[in-house]
Amino acid sequence: PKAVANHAGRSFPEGFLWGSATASYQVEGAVKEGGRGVSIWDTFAHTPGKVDSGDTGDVADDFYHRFPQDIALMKELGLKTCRFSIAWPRIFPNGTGQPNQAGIDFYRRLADALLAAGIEPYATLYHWDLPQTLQDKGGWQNRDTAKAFAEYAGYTAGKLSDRVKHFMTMNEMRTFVEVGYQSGRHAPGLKLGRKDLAQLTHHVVLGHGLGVQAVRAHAQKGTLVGLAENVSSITPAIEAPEHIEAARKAMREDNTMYLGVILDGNYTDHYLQKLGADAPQFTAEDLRAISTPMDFVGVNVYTASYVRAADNELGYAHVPMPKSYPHMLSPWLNIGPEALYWVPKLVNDLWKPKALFITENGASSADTVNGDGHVYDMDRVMYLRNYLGHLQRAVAEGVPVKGYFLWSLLDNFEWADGYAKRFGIIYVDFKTQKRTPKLSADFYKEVIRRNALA
Ligand code: PNW
Repeated sequence: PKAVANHAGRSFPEGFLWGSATASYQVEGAVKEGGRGVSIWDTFAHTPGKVDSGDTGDVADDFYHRFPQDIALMKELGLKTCRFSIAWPRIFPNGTGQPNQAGIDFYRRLADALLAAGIEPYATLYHWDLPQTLQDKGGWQNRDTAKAFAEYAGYTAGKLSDRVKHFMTMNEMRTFVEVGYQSGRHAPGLKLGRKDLAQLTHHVVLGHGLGVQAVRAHAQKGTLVGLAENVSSITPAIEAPEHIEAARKAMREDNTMYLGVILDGNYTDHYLQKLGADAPQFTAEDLRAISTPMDFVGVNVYTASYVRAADNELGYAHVPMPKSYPHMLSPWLNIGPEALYWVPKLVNDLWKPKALFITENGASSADTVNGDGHVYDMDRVMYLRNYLGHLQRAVAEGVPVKGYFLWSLLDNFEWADGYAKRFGIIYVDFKTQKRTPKLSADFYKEVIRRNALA
């Protein structure tokens, strides 16, 4: 039947890519199968006290074995695309050296199954599961890790580009650097000082740039490469010229260590001056590699960082958030729907990328199975409906956002929070592995079917 609702003016462009996102360690399980090596997340999760309730990714969603059924669920939702990540230790169990054919074969089967279901595969090369052998040699503190990443990225893209046409080098450099190496809440659980951290971050963005070059060198012609970054989600507190101008300045300054240096080809003067003697060592050649042009930019947007105009050296300030500000189940996940308008808009205004994707957006909820067997995650529906409304505005104004990947398809291993923080639109019973689509899955299916807000 024809939809009764009038959604004129609320639709997305034809061909808009609706997708879902997951990551290898969060869903695959099968950590000892198929010749996979050990990653820093295996080590970390098995260290007592690091992950809530002692949870690990040993089994997770058992996606390694259950992907055919999960792809059937994706097809049922009408997904056009699926973003997954490749576990580096499945391809190079020791980080470098001898590749593992069984690892390549697994991702070939996965990509083939997606394509057979009419779903376009988008692959992230690094979603935080660094081979443990590389961490033993210093991990990202060691500049050689950037070269090892490029070798892995080139090799893998070369083997998969007959099927996978879009690669993202890294997922959320900011998060794995700041949470893994500064606060120590994530693997490898280090608490580095300012100087070490700045140098490590430089190696990470260098790894990204060398990775882009390696994918281009080894993949079939026409393969597109970008990244998926946890950009600082700058949003003007009030939509007025002075605050919008403040947001523009903040977008460049706050992202200079990650997306900024990649797109500008230089760190900002303010950043280098602030660090002084702690600034990273780098060459002009490094900056050229880091800023190798990409085919698309992916931004992960969960929350909003509200800024206002301020009479200070930078011209902006972050608005402190009151305790009463509403958030989802994860305490950090403040609800800021306008971020899905302002982040792609400001990124586009500042850097004019060829294409943009929302590579993640989603929410944690205290989901429970109702007596009737359904999961009524009305808060997630509210969250998604509001965020998508703002994305629709961006697209309608001509910001070149080509697709949206909802985090996440399935409840999964939420890093240091273990299995307690659920982000899926499909509920997973971790005892039985039973999947139950939530109310938000019905909502998303309707959005996709209409290609418009629902
Ligand atoms: C992302 N923050 O992490 C990751 O890419 C996913 O692997 C993760 O499961 C998902 O978002 C949900 O957390 C983030 O504090 C972690 O702003 C923390 C933040 C943002 C993203």
